[in-house]
Amino acid sequence: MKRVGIIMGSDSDLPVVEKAVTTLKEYGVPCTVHVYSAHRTPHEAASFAVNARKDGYGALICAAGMAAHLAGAIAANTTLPVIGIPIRAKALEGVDALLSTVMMPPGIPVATVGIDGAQNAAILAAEIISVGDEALAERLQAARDKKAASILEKDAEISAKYSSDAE
Ligand code: RP5
Repeated sequence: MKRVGIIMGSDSDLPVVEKAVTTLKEYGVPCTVHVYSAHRTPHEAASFAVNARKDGYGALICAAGMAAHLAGAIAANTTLPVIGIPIRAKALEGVDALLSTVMMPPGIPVATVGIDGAQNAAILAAEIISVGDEALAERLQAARDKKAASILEKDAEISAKYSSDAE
């Protein structure tokens, strides 16, 4: 199976990024985890991206906050799918990172999830890998079915408790 590369701009992003790691583990998708910054270690970030396809990666997840250029800088150096996680920082609550990550110029896409959306980033990466892996596709479907069943259980509970007929 192809693996997923997870890159964060700083180790201060790790508390959010950990959810992506655990989610990929739950689905049995192998990943490697790195700290490379578009601004502070630009050469290492670029080198990772340039080599990623031949190194066996099928998708890359990039998490960064503030002027979050990491996902874009990685996408500039590979045609692998790149998923960006905008990280919430204090001053602008993550809107800075969201706009920096999502507003890519035509030709260099970054699939951007919500602010701090590490779980969705991992699920999207697993879905990309699942294109060539039927067993993984089945695990993804099973997880969705389980979630749907739990919501329908809640519906039954809440509906029974609060609904009433017209008098
Ligand atoms: C970004 O700047 C990082 O991704 C992080 O979210 C933010 C702050 O970095 P630190 O000052 O905590 O290292 O590049």
